[in-house]
Formats: sequence, C-alpha cells, structure tokens
Amino acid sequence: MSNVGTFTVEDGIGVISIDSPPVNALGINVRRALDEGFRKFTADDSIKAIVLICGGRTFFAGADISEFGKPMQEPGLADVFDIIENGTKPVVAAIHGTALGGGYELALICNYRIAVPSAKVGLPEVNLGLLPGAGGTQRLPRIVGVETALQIMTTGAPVPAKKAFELGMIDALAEEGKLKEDAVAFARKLVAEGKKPVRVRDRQDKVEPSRGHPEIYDAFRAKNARAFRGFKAPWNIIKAIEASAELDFDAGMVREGELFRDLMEGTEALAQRTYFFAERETAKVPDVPADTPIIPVKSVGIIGAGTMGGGITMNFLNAGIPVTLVEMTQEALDRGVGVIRKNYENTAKKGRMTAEQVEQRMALVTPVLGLEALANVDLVIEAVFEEMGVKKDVFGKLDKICKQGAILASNTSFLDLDEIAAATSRPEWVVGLHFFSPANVMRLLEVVRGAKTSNSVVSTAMKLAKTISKVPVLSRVCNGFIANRIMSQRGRQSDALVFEGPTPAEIDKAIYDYGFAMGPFQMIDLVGLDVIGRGETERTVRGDLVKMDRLGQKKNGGYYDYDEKRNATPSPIAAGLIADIAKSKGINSSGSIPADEIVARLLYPVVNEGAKVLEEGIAIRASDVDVAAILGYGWPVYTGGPMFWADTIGLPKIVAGLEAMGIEPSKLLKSMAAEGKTFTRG
Ligand code: T1G
Repeated sequence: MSNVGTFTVEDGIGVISIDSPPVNALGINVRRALDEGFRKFTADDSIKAIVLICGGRTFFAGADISEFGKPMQEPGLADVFDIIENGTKPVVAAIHGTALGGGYELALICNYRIAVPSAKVGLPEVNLGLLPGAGGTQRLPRIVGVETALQIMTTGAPVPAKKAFELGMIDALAEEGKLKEDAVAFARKLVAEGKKPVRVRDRQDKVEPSRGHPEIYDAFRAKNARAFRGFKAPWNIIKAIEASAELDFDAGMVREGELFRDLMEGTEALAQRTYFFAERETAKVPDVPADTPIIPVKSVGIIGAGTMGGGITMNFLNAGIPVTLVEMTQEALDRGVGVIRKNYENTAKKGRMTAEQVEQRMALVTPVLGLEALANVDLVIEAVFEEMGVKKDVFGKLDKICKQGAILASNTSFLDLDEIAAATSRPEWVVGLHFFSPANVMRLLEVVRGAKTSNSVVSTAMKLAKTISKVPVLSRVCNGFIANRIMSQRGRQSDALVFEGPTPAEIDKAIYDYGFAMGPFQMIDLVGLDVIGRGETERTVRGDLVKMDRLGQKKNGGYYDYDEKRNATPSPIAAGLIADIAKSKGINSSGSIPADEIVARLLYPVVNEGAKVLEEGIAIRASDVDVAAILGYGWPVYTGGPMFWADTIGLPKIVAGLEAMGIEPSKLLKSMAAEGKTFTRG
C-alpha cells in the first residue's frame, strides 16, 4: 500500500487518490503510487473506468523539480504514463488547484479531463528554462492546435478552467466542491455509453491544417524575438511544437526528448530552477522563530499619493485591504486618487478587470488630508520626500497619533532606517518596506530590518509581502540596502569606463546583449538625468548635461538624442563632454573594447558588492541577492543573477578580474575563491 495513494472502488469505478503535500509533485513516491494504483485497477476486470484525483490543495503541480539533475528513480514519468495511456479502460483526470507541467501532461495522458471552475491548467516549464518533456509539446497541439499551443507553452501562463474548457484542454466542468462525485459520474456515463478510451496522441484533426506551414513558426519567432531574446527554452519549444505537426507521434516524442535534454543539460535551466527555489526561500528568516506572532494587518494608511504612494496603495487594494490615503493638499490627493482610478480603468480596457472590480477597489481607498486619520490603522507606510528631516518629522508625528501596536513603515530607498526609528518612542515597531517603481508592478519588496525592529514586525512584513503578491527580501540597514547598493556599482563603472574609450552606445549594447532590457545610459535617459544622482562632488557628464537642461528622453535628450518617435541616436553633445572631462582628468581613450570586457568591468563589481552585503550580514543568503537583482533590476533570470553567474564564471576569475581593474575583492569573495567554494551551488 502506497503511503501517498489510496485506491477505492465506487460501483465499478476505480478511484486513485494521491495526497503528497505540498503540491502533489510527481516525485518517486507519487510515481510508485500511480504505478501501483493503475496496475491494480487495470488487472481487475470488475473495474470499468478509472478516476485519478488528488488530495490537498491541487492536482499534480508538475514533476518534482527538486529531483532534477539527479538520476531518475524508477518508475520514471514515462513508465507511469505508458501504463496509463496503454490501458483498456477510460481514465478521467479530476482536476482542482493548478495542474501544471508534468501534472497537466499526466492529465493529457488520461482519456478525459474534468475540472472545477477555480482550477487552472498549464505548461510553465519555460519558466524553468525547460519545455514540457513528458509529451506536452506533442499532445497539447493535438487538442488546441499549433498556434494556441505556441502561446500557452512559450508564456507558461496558467489557463483558467473555463477558458481551458473552451479550448478543449478539459472536457467538462465539475461543480465547485463536488469534483470527485462529478468525476465518478462522468466515468460512469462513459461506461454506460460503452465509450472506448480515446487517446490524445491519436488525434490529428487539430495539427493536420498546420502541416507543411513553416511560416507559422517563422512568424511566431519574429513576433516574439524581443521577448524571447537571450532565452533558450522558447526556441526549443517552437521546434518541438513544429515537430508535432510535421512528424508522426512517436517521431515527435523523440524530437521532444532531444530538445528537452538540450535544455536540461544547459546552464539556463539550472539557473532558472535554482531561481524558482530561491524566490521561495527569501521569505524564510533563520533567526526569527517560526512561531513568532504575526500582527493582523486589516487596514493600512499610506502617506503620499504620488507615484510611489499611489502604486503602493494599489497593491493593498488589489489584496482587498482598505487604505487611508493621506496627502497634505486636496489637489495632490485628487491627483493621486485620479491616477489610481486611471490605472485600473486602463487595465479594464485591456479586459483584465471588470468595471465592477474597478469600483470595488476604488471603494477601498479613503482619501484624507492630514495624519490624524491614521490613528487606528494597523500599518502606516510613508512614501514622502526622500529627505531625512522630512521622514523624521513624519515619524515623530505618527508616534503621537497612531495606536499602540501599529506598524510604522518607511518606503525609503536608502536613508538610515535606525535614524528614522529613533524619531519615535517605538523603534521596535518601525520597519522599512522598500517598493520598486512602479510599485504596483514590480514584485520585489525589500523588507528593511532596523537594529530594534521586533521579530513580530519582521515576520508580519515578510508574510504581508506574499499577501500583496510581492517577493520579500530581508535587508539590514545600509546605504541602498541590497538591490540599489549592488547595482549602483554598475552605474559607477559605466560612468568611469566611458572616459576610457567605449562610447555610451557600445557600453549599452554590451549590457543589452548580456540580457538586460537596456544599458545604463539608456536607463538614465529614460528615468531622467535629474532623478538619478549618486551624490558625486566632482564634475560629471550627467551633471553637465543637467546644467544644459538635457534631462534625457523627457527633455532635450541626454546621452542620446531622440526624434519624435523616441528613436535614439548617440548625442554629439554628450560625446563632447566625455572627451572634455576625460582630458581634464588626464585619461587617454583606449578606444572601444570587446563586449565581454565591458560586461566584466560593469558586473564583476556588482558581484563584489553582493559578496560585501553577505559578509556584512545585510543580506541573509546569496540567492536573496540574486532574487533582488533579478526582480529589482531585470538581471536576466537565465543567468541566475549576479551570484549564480559568478559561480558560472568561476570565483577565481572574478577575483583576478577585479584585481586587474584595481578593485579590491571583498574578503568573503577572496576566501571563497581560494577555497574553491561557490555562492549558490551548495
Ligand atoms: N516540484 C517541487 N516542489 C515544488 C513544485 C514542484 N514542481 N512546485 C511547488 N513546489 C514547492 C515549493 O518549492 C514550495 O516549497 C511549496 O511547494 C509551495 O509552493 C516533465 C519537466 C504550484 C502554483 O513549474 O508554480 O513538470 O517553500 O510557495 O504560491 O514536463 O508552486 O514550501 O518548501 O510556490 O501556492 C512544472 C511550479 C515542473 C509548477 C503553487 N511545474 N510550482 O504556488 O506555493 S517541471 C511547475 C508553482 C515539469 C515536465 C516538466 C507553484 C504552484 P516550500 P509555492 P503557491
């Protein structure tokens, strides 16, 4: 008897129920249970049909990712799938929760699929740098057609049950809460009608029309070239789906296997599955006991209805948490609330929200003037002007106004949280909640733990992050916390390198080709030269450009000039300033340098700063630094983030490169390199 499977019979219908928390991943115990259950019911002539269902929160959520990279224990996924698909009795997959990856591929092996309306199905392997390797690339096109299959597998997006039913990904919708009954009834009806098992693999009607049309895939590649740039998996997925139309099923499966192994053996897949676990690890705070009391947060006050305050407000409205939004003038308040409403209305225009949902969210925000209205909220987040005096004044007032037990949070992006906390009589209730702009979009939330912040406040903030669909990364207090601090090294190096020869455009291209959405100079022009400052005292190109009222894309150009369509061309004015300052510094231009040297020059110092935030105890773990860089700055996830990437390059090479640049490697980095250790490879 399996320890995760129970096998019952209901009037000739065999029910195989698997319960393997947390998500019924298809690990060895689950595979053994499936093997046992299907052999048992296949051999039993009294069983006329089989229902496959899961306990817990979801139908199988995929292969067990923690098994990847290790030898697959028997029975493998293919062995189990063969037993099911080659059976002689109809098999019905009963789906709730999220049937994803190998889980949905298992459902496709079954003859029929029934799901509750709240369920979702999908093939998200692309997010792991992989492709559906258990027949999904060959079976799904046979159900939904090539074009829809391309979209589903290259985005990896889950498909809600009702949409899946329309597409044919599931055959019936069960009543919420009656999945098992409805699935058994569905199976019983198949038996009564004498239905023979229909195998998805035998269907041709949906792929036939695409046979001999390579233009389908060329058009899809062209349309998604930018989105898939630098990734490997989407391109292999397209090839596998083309095989589903061009080859017979068995040959298509062979092709899928080749393309899957090509990905599995690559660094990208290791990087992305490492990231999958890293993103879930950040919420774990080793030195805070798991049973630390969580403070209920049922109402929030947000001070500042500007870009950040408005975006932060939306996170809580989206989670159904009411917000008292505070500004100092009615005009600022009206503008802030107007922007929030407009954002929701734009989402509704795209069909991602209903007008009713817009009103539901807007009903949760109470705009007020003055701080007194915050007396009874559970959490206050200030998003006021980034100046210490202003912050301390606000917190001093909050200390007098807010109820005991309210959490007082600052959205500061680099100021000393301990100094802010000292402006109150309750520093243990003060925490940093550093959102990244746009705050309602960016998933990273740096939770800043002050010297006196209590464990309860830390635990509450980390849990609250998940409630508002953010990924929390805990940071101690330092200038720039984690993401801004390490990535400021890239900015410093690009500012210095540009005097040595490579142009801003060459530097931007090298960083773009590495995988960032844009290079440092393109980013400064986009954000605004007057916004980003690193407190430099000496003359800088950026300072000169600002003095010339060249603020970037928003005004007169910056490092680039822009036409009315915002097409960029390198600015001769910037080039002249660069040459002039280089000359005044006595720096001789060496001309352009190879792209990999530009990447090393800009990104090795980021790795070095990542090592420093680790050795200073600012960040808990190297993978947290990777999560912060990936989510906060769009560091390309297929490289795994700065610390994972450094392990891929080899720490000794990073150390040597830094020394060649005249940059002192951190103590931790040097010692790890000397000891042959890695940040993220265990
Ligand atoms: N394998 C192992 N562990 C998994 C897992 C998986 N597939 N999915 C989740 N977990 C763990 C996760 O690490 C966490 O652990 C806990 O479950 C709760 O997860 C052959 C090759 C299902 C939507 O990509 O998308 O099949 O931190 O915090 O927010 O073609 O988990 O508690 O110790 O995310 O409610 C394809 C991945 C695999 C789905 C639930 N499947 N999982 O979200 O909980 S590759 C996936 C998710 C594959 C085949 C290929 C989500 C979820 P811990 P959670 P959640």
